[in-house]
Amino acid sequence: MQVVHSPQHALHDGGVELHRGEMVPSFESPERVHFILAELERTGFAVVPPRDVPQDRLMRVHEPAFVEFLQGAYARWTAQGRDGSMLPSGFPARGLRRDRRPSGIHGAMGWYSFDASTPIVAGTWDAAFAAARCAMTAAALVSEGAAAAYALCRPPGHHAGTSFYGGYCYLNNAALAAQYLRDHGSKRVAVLDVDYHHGNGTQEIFWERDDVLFVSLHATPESEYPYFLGYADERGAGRGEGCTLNLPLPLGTAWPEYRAALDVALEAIGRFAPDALIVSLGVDTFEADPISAFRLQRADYARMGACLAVPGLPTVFVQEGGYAVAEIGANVAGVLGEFSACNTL
Ligand code: Q9C
Ligand code: ZN
Repeated sequence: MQVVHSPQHALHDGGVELHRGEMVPSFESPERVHFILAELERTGFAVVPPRDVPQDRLMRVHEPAFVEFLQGAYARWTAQGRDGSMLPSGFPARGLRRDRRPSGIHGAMGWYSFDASTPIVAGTWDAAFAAARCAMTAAALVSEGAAAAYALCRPPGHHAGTSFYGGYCYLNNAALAAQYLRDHGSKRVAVLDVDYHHGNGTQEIFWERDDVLFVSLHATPESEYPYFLGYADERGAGRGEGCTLNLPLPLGTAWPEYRAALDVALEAIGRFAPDALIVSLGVDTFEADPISAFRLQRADYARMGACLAVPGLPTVFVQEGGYAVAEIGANVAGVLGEFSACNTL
């Protein structure tokens, strides 16, 4: 399995976030990629750069005005004499208007984002676009016949939607990979999201579609981010009704219960009969993750990799979360290594 990686991820650095009432350095750090890449290289994976994918491919999933906002936001900030991290401080909640997009940068930021954990810094756009190209390159490799590919995306993507960013995510890498496969011969694609957090952006993007199944295992939104989406009664709408499946799990979930939910997810994917699989691979389900509360252990990631090989589908892995940096490489390599060992394609 090839690893698609761009050093441009490191341009997104130096951000801060609002965490439990305090401003702290971003948990989503460049070090994460350093540790993943080191472990994948050590265990023999080949690393390739992303291809030059034209920017207009982003509009297969995102709204043009949103992409334009992300690309130009930091220049508007510095034009006001500011530097450092851009974070919003007001959002269009109930009782406020969302039909008006404020022309000023502060209001626009609040309109396009949904939390104060997702800073824009000078290199954010270049890094986010590079991550999107990594995901679409991995999808291209699979559409051209590879059994599987891994996109080492940073920043991650699954919280970003058609026209919103948040949760450390700006462009939805997994959705762009799924759409790439749809545009290059796949009739039906399943997205399985195993990040600790609900993939609200991916769900929103495919909510009314019957050609992409979205299945997510995550900590219950009753107590975990993103709080306002990811319940079991969300099943899609219109043509997409029945093409969203949420499997929220309690805090403290360990492998036996996780595995049972994964089996339910894999059965749903089997019934959907896709011709390709995207895995939104967050390893923030790890017991030592600093912002999460599941209890998966290192050896469980190899077990997860074995389970993910069961459908026997061409598979694009897209990196999402995982913040226990010292162990993140071993956990990702555990999934990919055992998947490759078990895969019969
Ligand atoms: N400051 C992903 O794993 N913050 N995003 C929660 C801690 C947002 C996680 C509170 C967590 C987003 C891709
Ligand atoms: Zn996460």
